[in-house]
Amino acid sequence: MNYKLSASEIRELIVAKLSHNFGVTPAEATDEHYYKAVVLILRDLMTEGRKEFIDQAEKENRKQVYYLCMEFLMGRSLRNNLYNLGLEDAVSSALSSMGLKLENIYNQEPDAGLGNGGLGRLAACFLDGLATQKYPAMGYSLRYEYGIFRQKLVDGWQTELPDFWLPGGAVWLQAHPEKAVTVNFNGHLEERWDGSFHSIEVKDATKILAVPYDMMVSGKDGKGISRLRLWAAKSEEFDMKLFNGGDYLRAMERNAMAEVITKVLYPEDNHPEGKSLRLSQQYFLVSATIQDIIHRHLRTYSSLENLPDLVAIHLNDTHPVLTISEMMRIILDECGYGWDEAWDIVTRTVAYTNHTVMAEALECWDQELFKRRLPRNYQIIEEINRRFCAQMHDLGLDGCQVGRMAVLNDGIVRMANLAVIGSHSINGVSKLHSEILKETVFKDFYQVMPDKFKNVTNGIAHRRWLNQANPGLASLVTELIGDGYVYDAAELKKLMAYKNDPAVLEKLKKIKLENKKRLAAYVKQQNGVVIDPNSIFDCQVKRMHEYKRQLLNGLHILSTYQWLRENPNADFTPKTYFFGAKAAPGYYFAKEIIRFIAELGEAINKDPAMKDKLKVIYLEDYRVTVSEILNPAAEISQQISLAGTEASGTSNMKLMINGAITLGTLDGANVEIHEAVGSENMFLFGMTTPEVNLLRQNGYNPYLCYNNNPALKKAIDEMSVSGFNGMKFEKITQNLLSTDRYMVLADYSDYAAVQEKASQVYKDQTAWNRMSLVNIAQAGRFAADRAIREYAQDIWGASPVKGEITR
Ligand code: 26W
Repeated sequence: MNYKLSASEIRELIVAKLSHNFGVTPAEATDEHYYKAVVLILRDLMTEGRKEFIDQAEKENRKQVYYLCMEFLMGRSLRNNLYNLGLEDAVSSALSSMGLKLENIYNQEPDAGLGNGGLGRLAACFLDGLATQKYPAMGYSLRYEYGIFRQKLVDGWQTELPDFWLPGGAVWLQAHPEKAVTVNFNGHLEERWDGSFHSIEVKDATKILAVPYDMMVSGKDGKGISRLRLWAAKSEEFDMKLFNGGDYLRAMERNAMAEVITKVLYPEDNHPEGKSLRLSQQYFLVSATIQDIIHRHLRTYSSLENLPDLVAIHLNDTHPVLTISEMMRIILDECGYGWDEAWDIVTRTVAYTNHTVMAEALECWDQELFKRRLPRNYQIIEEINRRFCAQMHDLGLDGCQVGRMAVLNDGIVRMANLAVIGSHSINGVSKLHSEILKETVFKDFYQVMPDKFKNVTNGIAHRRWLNQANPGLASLVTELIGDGYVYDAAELKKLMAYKNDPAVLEKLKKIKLENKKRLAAYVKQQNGVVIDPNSIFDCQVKRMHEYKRQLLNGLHILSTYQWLRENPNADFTPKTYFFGAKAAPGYYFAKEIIRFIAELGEAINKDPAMKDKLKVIYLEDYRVTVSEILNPAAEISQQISLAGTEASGTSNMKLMINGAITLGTLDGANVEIHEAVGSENMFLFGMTTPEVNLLRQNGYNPYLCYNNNPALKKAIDEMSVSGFNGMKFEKITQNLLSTDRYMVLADYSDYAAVQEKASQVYKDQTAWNRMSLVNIAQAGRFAADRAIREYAQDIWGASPVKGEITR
């Protein structure tokens, strides 16, 4: 079977699936049945496709890429796979011949929200880039029963509801109980000498079964297919003795304790969460994955010597860094290699990407907890640490520096240091971020091992974020420059030829307007607020965090509101502000910011004087599927983090490729967006990273900014003294006026000025649309395909499958 199926063939397959899998006739079937039937058909096709692809990869001796990440924010898969396999039209007509609309079937699918934000979505985009370019690859993660919480605002306060995605999502997953492996926790070590042979065994360990569930991810045309393997925890054995002895509760409790490991995704993002369950999750992912990879390799080669030539293991942030000690454990204890040989294999196979400079997000574990939970890994880390520190002393480093670089220090295990020591490559996710890593977080290491440090700027799956999410724009682009850009996003540059073509700019504007109307309809339905599609759509969508400075945006909206109340007849370009953001449930201050923005919206949206001027929309439960509606409609992309804090950002890329203009600081990948489009096609403001550092050194006093800017002062006073919408936000204003860690007030005046400039430019629609076109044309470099090629060449040493794949 290949992918070239006609509508009538698909119709037959659907009828068969409905009958065999669900026991219903087409007349009895619900939309949900139809959705699942279509998914099952795709699953069959992709499983076969994957097999052919991997057989060919093995024939060609291609290196396998394994991407380990605690998060994969997949969103929906149905449209993506139909698009890639070229089956959208055929399935659509098959369904319509049965009286159904494909769009309604799409809406049956829940988002697979197995991630928090940028890190997880990047992993998902990378599976697409790997598959399309035919790199044989697997993603590894956990099959959380509950994904990222569903966000509900109750009187402006974020509350969290469970996201039980499996009833609709599990149909994508193929269980492989026959490939389950055991993961050991706790226990104690027993050392044995057998002549000169030394061995170590862990006794009385708690054994938990890891069962793999596989999801196929097609690349464009379906020739390359990635596999995402998600591990679910199961109790290894049911304790019949306890149960038969009448102790049902304890028997059940043991089961539940084991399965709790993959119950929920931790909703923390850049936030310290030292819970033992999180350590267990990380080890569970790592141990199951490394066993899986090593068994697969040994089945073919019965030796690990060539592992670094045929396998690349990628650690996405510090979360899966236990890979290094776990791989050592397996190679030493189970495969019988010596230390030096094992260490050589590990360090030549493993590479690490850092995704954040926030010190509090660099994973650390309490040594006692670690030792108890993972005794053998702890012992191995002690040895890694001992050897490394000795080596550094030999190089002549002083004790303080070695102490800073050590894995074990002050009663904690530092995963970031272990990552650097045990990997052959360390990279940041934008040029600026990679430089900051060398100058700050990993400065000591950079001095000793400069060659390990690299950069790969992030990228997005442009086929999902442009072609699928914005079909109107995609067809205009194809009409103008052909469809080469679908495979090679750099070709978008050809659009530059139309920069001054009034007819093209006019078409661009029409498409944007249609997309804005679609978003307005969504907002009407979700928020019950009517918005003007002709107002500027100004968007800030990302996790809620102080460093991302949603507060800067909010303060300025409040100030604008005050000004409009006092100047009711002033000339003003109508504006609609959109926020989409979840806060970590335990991050109180972030929730307070949400409440502030939500109340601001309440007050403004109901004020008749603001009717045709200003609206503030808080998009509840922002997720991949909502993002796909928002991006095509956006006109301003707010990327306003304090310079030096955002590692890269990826919403900036998604918004850019949809023609939004970046209003931002020189932070993360904004720096490269600026390089790509120039100052004239962006609204740049704020301090640069060196300016931020200097201000911090000289002593920053936010109170001076407050006193020097009357409009800012007035906004802060309304928040704290008089209050609006019956509420005060003193915690926020106190914070801003005392510490203001992310220097919101320092950048405020410049921000207000650039916002004003954007509104002025908007009046000249031709100029605006030209800027928008340049942004689309220059967005190609931010494709995941490009990022993957760089990883393959500079880090993994991997090459794509070349031979013919028949489908
Ligand atoms: C302590 C728990 C924790 C720590 C860090 C949870 C999650 C993290 C992530 C690394 C945070 C994250 O998602 N970082 C984002 O990664 C994106 C992809 O590289 C970047 O574009 C964002 O700038 C970065 O914030």
